[in-house]
Amino acid sequence: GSTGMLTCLVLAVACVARWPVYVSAQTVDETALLIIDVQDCFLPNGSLAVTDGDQVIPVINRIRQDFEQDFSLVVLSQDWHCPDHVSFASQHEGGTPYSLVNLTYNSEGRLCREDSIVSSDQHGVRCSPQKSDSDMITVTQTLWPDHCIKNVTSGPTSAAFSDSLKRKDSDVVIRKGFNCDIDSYSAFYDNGGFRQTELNSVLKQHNVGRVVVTGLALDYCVYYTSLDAHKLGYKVITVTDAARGVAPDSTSAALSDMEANGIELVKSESLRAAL
Ligand code: VGL
Ligand code: ZN
Repeated sequence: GSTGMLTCLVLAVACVARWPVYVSAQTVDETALLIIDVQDCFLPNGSLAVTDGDQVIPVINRIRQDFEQDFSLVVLSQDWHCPDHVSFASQHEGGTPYSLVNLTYNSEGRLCREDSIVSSDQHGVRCSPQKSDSDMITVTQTLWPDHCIKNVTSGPTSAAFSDSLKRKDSDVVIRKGFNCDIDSYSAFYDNGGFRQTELNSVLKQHNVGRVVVTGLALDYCVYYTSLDAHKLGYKVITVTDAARGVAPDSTSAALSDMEANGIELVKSESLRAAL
């Protein structure tokens, strides 16, 4: 009857009115620890060994222990490549590790394969030929030794997390670089900005507003993850002694650029004061 109708209307108005109040009352001030790519492939004896990469492990373990109360979430990213990933020098005719190639993608993120690429296109759909040149996006790709191959758990290309890294069942693992045709330095997006991982939504679900970034490599995945976190609106603290870079020049460039972008760089001994 009309009483029921009125009740419904009142409730609906109440819900609509209360909802924004409820949402804005939710906190977004949780802090997450991000541990980037602390995997065998980047550690001594790994195929893409970062100099002194293993020295980050005790620092990260200590941060976990000392700041357990401060982190409501711990996320580990994992570089997770196909055996014939496009970033591997082995997949490019005459390609040598650490040289650069240009890769072209159409607006949907499909790789437009060039003759220089040896690997067959069994994984990818060919770039649509109807797409006009203006839709194309060119990504400069550094060629790497084969590394971090998915499901490989021993040997130089192992994608496994280091046994020395302290982990918990509650840790969230975010895999990246699993698309065979595009690389992904950031743990948020691939290098063309075409697709996101689950990282941003996981952080949002946990009301995270601040991230502490650690791991490997400081000049690639730590750098791009820190920048993207900052662009997505997180407060970013990158712990410099909990990270190491592939090369000195790109590492100093990455540090300057992070600082210029408002990312806080701290040593682990000063992390308490920064939190
Ligand atoms: C990384 C190069 C290639 C990293 C991953 O984790 O920094 N670097 N793949
Ligand atoms: Zn990689």
